[in-house]
Amino acid sequence: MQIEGPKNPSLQAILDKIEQTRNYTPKVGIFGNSGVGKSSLCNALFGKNVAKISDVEACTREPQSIFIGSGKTGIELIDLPGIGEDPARQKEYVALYESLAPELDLVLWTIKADDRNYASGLDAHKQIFGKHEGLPVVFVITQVDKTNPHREWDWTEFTPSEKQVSNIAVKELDVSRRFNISAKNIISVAVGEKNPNEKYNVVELVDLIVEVLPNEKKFSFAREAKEDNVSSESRQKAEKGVWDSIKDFAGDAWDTVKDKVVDKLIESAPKVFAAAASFVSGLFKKWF
Ligand SMILES: Nc1nc2c(ncn2[C@@H]2O[C@H](COP(=O)(O)OP(=O)(O)OP(=O)(O)O)[C@@H](O)[C@H]2O)c(=O)[nH]1
Ligand SMILES: [Mg+2]
Repeated sequence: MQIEGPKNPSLQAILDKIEQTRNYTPKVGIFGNSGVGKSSLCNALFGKNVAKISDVEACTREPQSIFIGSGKTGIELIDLPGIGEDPARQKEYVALYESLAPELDLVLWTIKADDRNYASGLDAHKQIFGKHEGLPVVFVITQVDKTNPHREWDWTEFTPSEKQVSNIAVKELDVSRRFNISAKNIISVAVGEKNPNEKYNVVELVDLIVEVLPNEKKFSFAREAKEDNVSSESRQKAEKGVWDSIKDFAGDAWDTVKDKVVDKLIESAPKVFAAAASFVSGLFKKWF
């Protein structure tokens, strides 16, 4: 949700806005059936043990909100029970999702690669996103190592075989058609069951999320993702997102306050982003 700023905000209001944008806590809803791999994906994505993982019984029945982060910054993950597991509760779940939607900054809609019966999610998707069109959503096809022919998965490189790649593409196309969403918003991933370093397409997932988030939210998501999941391109986009949104917010005041604002923007960039120092100075030269 974009919050409109005043047309000519004071320097203090702009500096506060920088602070707020840098420290924002994004709220991410993770939708998907039990066992699809929501917790495993989050663990790989954020590099933290964010939720109990179980292959024995469904362990995420109620929506669980988990805050991960350190100090004053973090991210809130809302792990949501699956639609379609229990038809009797479908209405209840959809109502729950709908009531949560206005608070969310992003939805990760997960579908297991070998799940053919995901049509029950269609109605829910229509209902939720029919009313909340602006809510960014990324479809994540999980456990693609199980895509046929699953014996062909390369366990050394942790990558699919050629045949698997083509079957993954078929699945993505099917999801795109059924949900009537752009294929650009779908990504297929796999994560190792035991080894957290085994990841397929997780960097690309972060790229996609940074892409779909609005300018002022890109940074806060990239800040929380595990460092090695964030490509330098995403880091730069996230940083530029802060600058772009601050420039927008400053509006007419920009010319009079820009020197102080730029100092603050650079000073507030975290070390890991400062690795993109050449980018920051590049931005500076381009803009001022
Ligand atoms: N082979 C393979 N197994 C996976 C992958 N992701 C998750 N798993 C396994 O699938 C099972 C379920 O994963 P979870 O992450 O607990 O799934 P969940 O969606 O959080 O399930 P609930 O909490 O019950 O809703 C576990 O045994 C995971 O180790 C993957 O990419 N490949
Ligand atoms: Mg879980």
